[in-house]
Amino acid sequence: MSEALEENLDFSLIRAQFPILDQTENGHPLVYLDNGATSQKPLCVIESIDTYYRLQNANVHRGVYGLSERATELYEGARETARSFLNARSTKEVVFVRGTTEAINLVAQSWARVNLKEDDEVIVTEMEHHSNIVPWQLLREQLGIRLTVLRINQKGEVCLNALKGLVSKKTKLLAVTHMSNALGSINPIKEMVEIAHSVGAKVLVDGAQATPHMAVNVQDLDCDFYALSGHKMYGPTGIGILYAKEALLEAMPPYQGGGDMIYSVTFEKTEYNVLPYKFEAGTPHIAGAIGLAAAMDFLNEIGLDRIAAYEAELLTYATEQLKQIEGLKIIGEAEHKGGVISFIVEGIHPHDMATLMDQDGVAVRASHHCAMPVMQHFNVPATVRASFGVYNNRDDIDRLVIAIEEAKAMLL
Ligand code: 7TS
Repeated sequence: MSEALEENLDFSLIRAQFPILDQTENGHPLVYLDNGATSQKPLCVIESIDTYYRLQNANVHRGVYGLSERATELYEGARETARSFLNARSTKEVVFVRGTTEAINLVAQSWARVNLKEDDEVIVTEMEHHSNIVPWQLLREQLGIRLTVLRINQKGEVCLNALKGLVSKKTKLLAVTHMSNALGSINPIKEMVEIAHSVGAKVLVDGAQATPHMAVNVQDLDCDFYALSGHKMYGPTGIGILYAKEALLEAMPPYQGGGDMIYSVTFEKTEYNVLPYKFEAGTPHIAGAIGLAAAMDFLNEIGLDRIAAYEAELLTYATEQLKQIEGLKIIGEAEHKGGVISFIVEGIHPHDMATLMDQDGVAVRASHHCAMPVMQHFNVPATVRASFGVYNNRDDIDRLVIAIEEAKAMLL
C-alpha cells in the first residue's frame, strides 16, 4: 500500500472519525480486524443518532405536529439516500428491514412462498452464509422445493459455465452472495444474473459484505432482490435494506401484519398500504434508518471506488506478508477478492490462535463464520479471519503478522 494512496484517502482524517479505535486492549493499541462481523461507527453516524434522540424523536407517518413531521422527513430522507446509494429507480423499491437476514427471509416467505411450488428449484452457491441457506431449507420443508448447490473451486470461485449447466426451466431463483464473508471472493453478479434470467429465474443478491467495499448499482446488476445490513457498512445494528424491483414487490403479499402496512382495516377485509410501507409493519427503526443514511453519506463522501482501490492494495500487502509466515495457509484465493483473509496455521486451532492474538490487542474472528459448507469444502473445522475496513492500514497488518508469529511461538 503506497503512502500516496493513504494520503489520497485522507487516512488520518478518516481514522479520527472512529473514537472506538483509540483504546487499548490487553495493554496494546486496539487493532480491529473483524469488520466482516461488524464495522465500527464513525462520529457522523453516532452524532446523527444522538441528535435524533435528543432533538428529533417522534413516531413517523402519523403525527400532524411538527416534531413528527420532521421525524418523518428524516426517515423518508434516509430512504431517498438509500435509493440513490443503490441507484434504485424509486424509493418504493427500498424497504427498511432489520438486516440482511430479515431481507432474505422476507423474500423467501413472501415472494417465493407464493411463486414457487413443489419441485421448483432454488440455486445457492457453496459459499453462502447460513442466512442465505436456511431460509430456503425452511421453504423446502413448506413447499417441497429443490435446493441445488453451485459448487466452488479450490480458489473459492464459482464457475459461470457450471451455472449455465445447472440452470433450467425448473430454476426459479438464484440466491447468491456478492462477496463471501468467509473467503472474500467477489462473485460476477452481472454475468450470473444474465444466466439466471435466460431461463426466467429471478436473482437475489446477498450484499451484506459487498456494500462497505464497492459501489453497488442495482439497475446495472439487474438483480431482482438485493439485501444489505447497516452495521457492516459503518451504520447501526438492527437496520438494513431489501431492494426489490417494484413490479415484484407490488405483486408480493405482506410479510408481517400490523400498523403502518395497512390502508384500511375492518374485521372482514384489510386493504394494504402502498409500497414500500406494505412491507414495514409496526414502528420502524427510525434512528437506525437515519444512522444508516449518515453511514451512506460517509461512504459516498470518501468514494466507494477509492475505498475499493485502497482496500485492494491493503489486501495485496497483507497477502504478501501472511504468505511469508511458515505453516500459514490462506483459505480462499479468488482472483477477484475483497479485503478478507481467512487462514489456518498448521498445528494450531484457529480459536487458540485468535485468543492469543487478542492478548496482543488484535481482534480477529475464529469460527466457521456461519458458512459451514465452506469449511466442509476446504476440509477445515474453522479459520482465523482478518477482515479489513476503511480505517485499517499497513501498520495494522504489521501488528497482525506480529500477533500470529507470537502465537506460533507460544503454541508450537
Ligand atoms: N450474509 C453474509 C454474506 C454475511 O456475511 C452475513 C453476516 C449475513 C448475511 C447476515 O447478516 P446480518 O446482518 O443479518 O446478521 N456475517 C457475519 C460474519 O461474517 N461474522 O459475523 C456475521
